[in-house]
This record gives sequence, structure tokens and C-alpha cells, in this order.
Amino acid sequence: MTLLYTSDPERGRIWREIFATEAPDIAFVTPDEMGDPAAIRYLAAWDPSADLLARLSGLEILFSVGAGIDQFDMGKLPPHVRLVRMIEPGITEGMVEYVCGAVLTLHRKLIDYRIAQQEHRWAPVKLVPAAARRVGVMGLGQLGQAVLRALRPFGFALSGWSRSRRDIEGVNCHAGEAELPAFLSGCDILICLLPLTAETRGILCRDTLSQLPDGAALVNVGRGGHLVEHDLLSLLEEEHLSAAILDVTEPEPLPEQHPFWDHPRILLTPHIASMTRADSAARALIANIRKFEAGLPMDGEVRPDRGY
Ligand code: NDP
Ligand code: OXD
Repeated sequence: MTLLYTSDPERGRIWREIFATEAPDIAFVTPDEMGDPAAIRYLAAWDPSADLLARLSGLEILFSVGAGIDQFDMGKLPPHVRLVRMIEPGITEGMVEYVCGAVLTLHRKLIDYRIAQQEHRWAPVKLVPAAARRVGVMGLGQLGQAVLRALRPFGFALSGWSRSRRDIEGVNCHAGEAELPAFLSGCDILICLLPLTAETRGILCRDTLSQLPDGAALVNVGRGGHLVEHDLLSLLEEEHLSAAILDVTEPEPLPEQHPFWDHPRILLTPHIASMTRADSAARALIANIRKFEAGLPMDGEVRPDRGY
């Protein structure tokens, strides 16, 4: 049984050691060690070339090394190859830290204070209690739910939106397009943790963002393709929105002249909200291979009909 790994070499060194000690029956190889391509059953990759995929005639499962799978062209995967996204504690913990930091930054108006500092203005703003700040999460999956659990102890008024109905303690859950307006109108801080699919591309646009209350703020940690950039810029200009924290853009990195770089009300980070952690990800992958071998459902298997 052979797993081909084609991603970050530093992570690959750690994975090799963990596979050698904890799953010695699975041969861990990199492209230069591949030998007969037909012998590869599992591929762990971020964005494998069409050429490589065409050579792996015995491939059964493509494991994404990240949580997202929008980088893969699902239409080009042979229909029998199963696609699995990465669910592992390192990604979840990183996302929880980032989003909690972003929500507190917006709740405590640190972007406004940063602007005031640059203008040498000493300008305190009255505190809003957390219970009066409405925080909503689009996407109630692995990451959205973990973020909501971590935000609960602060006392924010929490809500969420997903495709199918969810029931999460302490969270006012909304489902489907019909309930999107009610969800949006109750978010002072909106967090996007959706996967990028044909349905969600461009979902953060004038139509939806203008349904947020006046002065609302956005945190986009999903994908750059969720956001219609010029709609965000004009809603900030019109002061309907007060700030945005963006970890993802399209393209990445942004071009040198892009207006986001110097916008005083946009805090930009280079797609670092969370990162796959080598040791916990290797163990999650081994556990998934064991489930597959035992005929059990794998964690994070993608449903091609939904696109996530
Ligand atoms: P999951 O697949 O676990 O959850 C996705 C959620 O989005 C589900 O609740 C799903 O609804 C909902 N959803 C999907 N499509 C729609 C739709 N059309 N309308 C309404 N809701 C929808 O994903 P994860 O939580 O693991 O990850 C989410 C995304 O976070 C990733 O796809 C990736 O883009 C991004 N990410 C970003 C990182 C960063 O560093 N910035 C790091 C890791 C991930 P339902 O519950 O009904 O299925
Ligand atoms: C991921 C990411 O999908 O880092 O894992 O965005």
C-alpha cells in the first residue's frame, strides 16, 4: 500500500517519520521515489497536476493537505477517485485563535483606535457589552462550529447560517437562502467560514453586505472568491460597513497596487488564519486510511454533488 506525498517538504519529513513508526505498512513516497505510478493508491496533495493524476491509474483516494478543496478541479478527477479534505486539530485551533482575535479586534474597535492613533487623536468610544454585540458565522461546519464554541464564553449574541439546518447550543441557527436575510440583519460582525463552491462564489456582495446593520464589520477567512471586492470598498466608503479583516483574497498575493493594501479600515493577513499542523495532520490521515481499509466512512469525505 503506497501513499504519494507531493506537498511542503518540511511537513513531508515529519510525515515520513510518523508513517514509518505509526503506520509502517503504508509506504510513504515523494515523486522522486514513486517507482511504478500504478502502485499508488493514496495521494496527499494541495493541487496535483492533471499530468500526475493521469499517470496514477490505481489511485483510490485524493487527500487534500488542507481543509479546503476548491483548488481541485473535481470535473477532472476520475469518477472512482474519492476526495477527502483535511480535518485535524491544528487547523481548527489556528482558526479559533484567529477568528476570536478578529472578533475582539472589531468588538473593541481597535481598527478605529489605530486610525485615531495615526491622526494623534485621543478618542475613547463608549464600550458596548458583548451581549449587545451580534456575531454571526456563515458556514456551520467543522471550523464554524469550533469558532462559535470558543466565542460563547465572551457572552456575544451568536448566530449562524448553513445550507442544512443545524442545532447548536447557544447559537441562533438559520438555514438556506430563505433565512439568509434574517441572519444578515442580525450580524454586527459577520464571519465567513464557507467553502468556495459554485453556490457561494461572490456571496459577500452588495446585495448581502448591505443587509447587515449600519456600522457592521466583516471577517473573511473562507476564500477570496467569496468576496466581491469593489462592493466591500464602496460599502466602506459609504460608511455602511465600518471595517473588514481579510485573511483571504483573490488572487493571493494581491497585486502591488491593490486598494486593500493601504485601506485604513481593512486589516489584511496573508492567508495564515490557520495552517495544517504536520504531526496532528499525519495522524488524522493515518486514522482516515484505517477507516477506509475497515470499510468505515472517512472524516471529511467530499460529496461531489454538493461541491464540498
Ligand atoms: P465544512 O465542510 O465542515 O463546513 C462547511 C459549512 O458551510 C457547512 O455548515 C455547510 O452547510 C456550509 N455551506 C456550504 N455551502 C453552503 C451554501 N451554499 N449555503 C449555506 N451554507 C453552506 O468546512 P470547514 O468548516 O472545514 O471549512 C470551511 C472553509 O474554511 C474551507 O472550505 C476553507 O475555504 C476555509 N479555510 C480557510 C483557512 C484559512 O487559513 N483562511 C484554513 C482552513 C479552511 P451544511 O452544514 O448544511 O453542510
Ligand atoms: C486550508 C487553508 O484550506 O489553509 O487548509 O486555507
